[in-house]
Amino acid sequence: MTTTNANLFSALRAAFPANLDQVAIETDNGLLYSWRDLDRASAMIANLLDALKLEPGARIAVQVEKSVEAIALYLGTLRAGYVFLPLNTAYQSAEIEYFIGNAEPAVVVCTSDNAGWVGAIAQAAGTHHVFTLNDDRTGSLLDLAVQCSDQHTVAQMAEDDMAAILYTSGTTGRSKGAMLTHRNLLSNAEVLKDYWGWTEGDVLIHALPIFHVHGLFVALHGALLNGSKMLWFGKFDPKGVIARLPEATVFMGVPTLYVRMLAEPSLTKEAVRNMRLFISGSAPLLIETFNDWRERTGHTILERYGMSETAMLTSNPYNPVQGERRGGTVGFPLPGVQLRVMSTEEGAEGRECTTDEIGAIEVSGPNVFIGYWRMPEKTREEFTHDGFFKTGDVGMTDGLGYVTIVGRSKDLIISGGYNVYPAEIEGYINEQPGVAESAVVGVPHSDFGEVGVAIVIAKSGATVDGDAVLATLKSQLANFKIPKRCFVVPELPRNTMGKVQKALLREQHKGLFGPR
Ligand code: MLC
Ligand code: AMP
Repeated sequence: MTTTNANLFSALRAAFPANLDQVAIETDNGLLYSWRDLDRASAMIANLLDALKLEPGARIAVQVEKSVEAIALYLGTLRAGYVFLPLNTAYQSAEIEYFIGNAEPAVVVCTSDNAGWVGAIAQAAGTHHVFTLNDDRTGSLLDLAVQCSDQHTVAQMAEDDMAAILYTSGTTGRSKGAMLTHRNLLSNAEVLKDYWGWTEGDVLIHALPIFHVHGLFVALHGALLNGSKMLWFGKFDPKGVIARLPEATVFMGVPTLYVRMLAEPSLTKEAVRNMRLFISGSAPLLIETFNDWRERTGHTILERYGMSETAMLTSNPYNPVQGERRGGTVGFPLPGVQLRVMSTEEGAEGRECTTDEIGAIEVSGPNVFIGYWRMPEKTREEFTHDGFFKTGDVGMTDGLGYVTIVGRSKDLIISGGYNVYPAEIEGYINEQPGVAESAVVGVPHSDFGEVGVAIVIAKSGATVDGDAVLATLKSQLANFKIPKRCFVVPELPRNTMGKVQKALLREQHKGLFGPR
């Protein structure tokens, strides 16, 4: 009897080119990795994990700098059938302590620089195996992996087995781990391969971090599932990326990346002559950026929309037969995704909005996650009775079916493509001595799209210094979460119910960082 293996790695591996000696990844520091290298390295790491005799479903938590070896670790984890848990390198000790405490990973992989404090947190949480991995091909993980066989039989997985956990912050309380299955990830990758017309000879410029959906799944799976070469940037560098555009056909970025490339005179029609597709997502792409890009390069950016919990949900069309790419919209629901906009009017809950009517976006499909790790209550709250996931995004669908995101019901700031939850930042500010209360709001920013600004009230008789508040936050939280300014004021504007009027604060501070 033959059984098919739903392991995502099997599908990715099956797409490797027949000639495994071809270059799969070329890095910005001149290293070449073949498809055989990826196969062997992932096999060795999978064998190392197997030798640890971990429980089924064991989590492998990884906080390392971007490198091809980190990708081999991701592939090795899938291959061995464990659950990959990527963590942003900007996270500080309080954040890591929470993630490790909550996920209880069997293995933690971190950089040698952080091994002291991350190792201590891991040990305190009962993790038995802590390895190091650096972006210069050193670390105990590789030292041990090279002693393992480079042959490995891919672990047999079922479609609904977990492949990854991605932590997403919440509007209240702590972060939640979104559990994504092999089917969630593979179904989405297959749909995108087809929808975006991935074709033989495509070359992807990979310039995004690899600890979130965009860089780890959308970009990486896209290239791997198409057997496509990647030009690999450890860190986004606009000049460097533009210099490599002539060798590439596909680029993916958050809007900030497009804004920064537009600031470079070297971005010309000549530089993009071989490009097939520019894709933007993770944050709203301003219509100005969309238009400027078209004017400068002759290319129309394709904007798409997704989330950690769902991978990709909608996309502007690639194929002109399906329609034009419309700036300001996120396109159509992807094949297999059901998307509906529900009324938020009081008394009209449960009614689907009409064309052009604004409401709450709900989705279902094979790409939608199976729930939040060890939070059944939260999971229940975020799904409707008929199985749709409440995205927290507010939008509408027009007569042609294009979806537009107009805002968010969740109190969330998206800064340079990273999510920042004001509730988390306010919690930390409120714990500082002399602080009575605070509000963090998002305001427009010409580079990051949106950034946080903190407004703080001091306790009576206390003196609070805004810069000192930010300096303290910097020692506690990931740097991208730190508000760019902090104002100490006598009181916060409130409505008749006593609720802080964040819209008013946003309006007051909207001009701080120049026009968008
Ligand atoms: C860096 N800084 C930021 C920031 N990134 N501030 C606000 N928002 C950000 N996103 C600050 C740092 O705190 C630091 O400040 C200073 O900028 C320089 O830091 P850096 O690390 O040198 O920044 P840089 O390399 O320029 O990074 C900018 C960036 C990066 C845009 C390249 O933020 C980035 O890669 N963003 C992409 C995020 C992403 O992949 N999102 C996808 C999520 S998935 P100081 O004061 O400390 O010096 C998702 C789902 C979906 O949303 O649909 O895709
Ligand atoms: P994350 O939790 O990091 O996965 O972020 C998901 C959120 O990013 C979504 O809920 C949206 O609010 C936002 N997002 C992603 N893509 C877009 C887009 N193209 N336009 C506007 N918002 C987007």
